[in-house]
Amino acid sequence: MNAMPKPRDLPRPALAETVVEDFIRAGAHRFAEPLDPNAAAALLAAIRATRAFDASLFQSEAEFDADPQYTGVNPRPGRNLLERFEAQLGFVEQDPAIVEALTALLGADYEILNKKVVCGVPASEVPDWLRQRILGNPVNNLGAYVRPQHRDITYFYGIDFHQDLIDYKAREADFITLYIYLHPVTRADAPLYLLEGSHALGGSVFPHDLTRTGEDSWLYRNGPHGEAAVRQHILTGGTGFAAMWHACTLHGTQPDAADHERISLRYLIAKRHAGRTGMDAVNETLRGPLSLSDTRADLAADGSAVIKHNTVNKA
Ligand SMILES: O=C(O)CCC(=O)C(=O)O
Repeated sequence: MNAMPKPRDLPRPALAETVVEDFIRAGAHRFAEPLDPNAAAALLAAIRATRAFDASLFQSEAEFDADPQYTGVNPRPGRNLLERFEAQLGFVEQDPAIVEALTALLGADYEILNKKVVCGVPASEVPDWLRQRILGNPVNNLGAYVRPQHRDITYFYGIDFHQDLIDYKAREADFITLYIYLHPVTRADAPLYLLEGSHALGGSVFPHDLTRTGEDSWLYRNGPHGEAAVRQHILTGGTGFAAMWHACTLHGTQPDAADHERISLRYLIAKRHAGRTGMDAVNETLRGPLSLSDTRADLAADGSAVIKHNTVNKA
């Protein structure tokens, strides 16, 4: 009689299979191994050398009020710090596990739509006048308030649960977000809060209908598309930690409570291939729309916030 195989003798499923299964079940995949921590630390040092991540990032209240600009304040081609560090991004873009996962989901000819540095600004460095103004806002992207020369990075003071589809009106959810920590991120460093399984209800207009049901659990409703009990997972991790999620997966951050900034890399990567890929298998399981003609209901015409409500800060 053959002996039962011991657990360590069982073949492990290929990463490609695991990633697609994780996306179907949870709408996200966390990589088991960090990306090269030395390369991540070297890139972090180079980013930190470009500016002081302190109150000097910001305009004064009078400067801001003289000409408030709420839109066009994120990195864009020609004003994106990562363009300077292209040669240092191989530890992400050529990492074998990242390439295998992206190929499984999006096909071998996937396309990087966008990549940038994201900074969680610590509470201690946000000027008082600004903290008062943005208190309770669901989306605290601080790009409007930073000096124009610093808008080659995206700065957050927390952002409520949202889908990355929010920035892509009328586009199908054919892309993923890849997020990498360049230094250890603890509960105090504005880690990502991910609602596993929330992608299953498809696209949904921001802000989202979420009711807390327990320490780590929420009831999420998407109008006529139904409801789902979803689990909150807080992404803490070391240098080089990497995770990816579906464009409909709800996630957010609380304000950075540490006394230093949190610096990460954020990629949006899309399917280009016309044939069937893992993402098609994932999207076939969704119970709601794959695209939205309107993605948010929290802004006035000039881009300022009209809704003062935040769910992730109560998580
Ligand atoms: O880094 C953060 O604080 C938030 C990032 C995020 O949720 C996003 O860019 O979609």
